[in-house]
Amino acid sequence: MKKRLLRVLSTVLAVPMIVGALAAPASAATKGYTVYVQTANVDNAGTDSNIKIKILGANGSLGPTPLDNPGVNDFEQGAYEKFPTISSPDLGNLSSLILYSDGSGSKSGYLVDYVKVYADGVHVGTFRPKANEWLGEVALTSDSITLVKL
Ligand SMILES: [Ca+2]
Ligand SMILES: [Ca+2]
Repeated sequence: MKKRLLRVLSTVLAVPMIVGALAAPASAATKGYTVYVQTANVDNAGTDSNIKIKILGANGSLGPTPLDNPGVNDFEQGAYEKFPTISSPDLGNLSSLILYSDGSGSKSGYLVDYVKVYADGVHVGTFRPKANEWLGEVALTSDSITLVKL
């Protein structure tokens, strides 16, 4: 009788433990990072180069991963664009971004004004180059610039 009660009790107690163990990996804080880019409204600021982004935070980094809206002429002068959300483990407090260019396309040089990042729809940082730094100005040559948090 006593043994049976213990068995029932241990089963009842084990269920929440198993549920907790199963739920733990899923709740290891995956976030959806959405990037918005404001291209400077300056002559030749736009580009047709392939642009990638790396997002750096206190708990890790994401990318480099392409910033691309399929079928859209991205990164044109003065444009403010939203890019497809990227799923990633929670990066923690964001510190900086790196933009990469392959220097492809005519007048490849690119001038970004600012980049805004949202995590699960919440604004988590606005980033700018330290100076008026152009990216990918040398044709077909890989280049990168760092953007710092405002
Ligand atoms: Ca250009
Ligand atoms: Ca373009």
